[in-house]
Amino acid sequence: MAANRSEPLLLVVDVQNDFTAGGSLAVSDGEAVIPVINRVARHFAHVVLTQDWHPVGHISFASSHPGRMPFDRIDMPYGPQTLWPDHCVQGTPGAAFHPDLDIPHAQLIIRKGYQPDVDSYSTFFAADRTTPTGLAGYLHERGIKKLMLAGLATDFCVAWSAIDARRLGFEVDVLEEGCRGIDIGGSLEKAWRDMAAAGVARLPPGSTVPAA
Ligand code: VGL
Ligand code: ZN
Repeated sequence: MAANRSEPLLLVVDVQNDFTAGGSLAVSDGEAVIPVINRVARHFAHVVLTQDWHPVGHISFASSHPGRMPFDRIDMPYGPQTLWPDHCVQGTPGAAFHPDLDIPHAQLIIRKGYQPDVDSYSTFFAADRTTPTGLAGYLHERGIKKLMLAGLATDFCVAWSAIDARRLGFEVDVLEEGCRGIDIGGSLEKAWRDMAAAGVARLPPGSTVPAA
């Protein structure tokens, strides 16, 4: 059966062990998004999960740049790059989905950040802004027009994905209660501003989540 064109899709961003308590790049209160996302996901017939998925020695790791520390910023050929602790290394427990994430009906897992020399916050394009993940084609082929985003981290992978989705012509809601940010030097407020400017709708706590 073809997808009903009016049906929205929930995009669950990077709810992985390394971004939650005990992980190498734990987002403050990150695990709080899990019960929210599990509950909301039941109202969506269509769910896609994303997974940050870096090779050992990835360019975004501070450990790959002698003399640099996590959270330093450097210039890469594709633009500025924040350096991170090693995280979400392919096949490691830190890269696995959090065990409490409970969305058995999720239909696709998009992995990103697997090119050794390019980071990818957005789940649509790598940081070079040209290498696609294939998600846009998948959504177009399935007739999806509207996305709801939730996950980690608000100011990096959620924001970049939401803004790219708008650029690609999707309607985009971001569920605030289902997100937590890293917030480096005001990055969280800036992300909400940039998302608003791109036409992303922010659903604050207490919003009625539209059911599919
Ligand atoms: C993320 C920093 C580095 C994210 C991924 O999922 O927001 N942040 N890699
Ligand atoms: Zn990463």
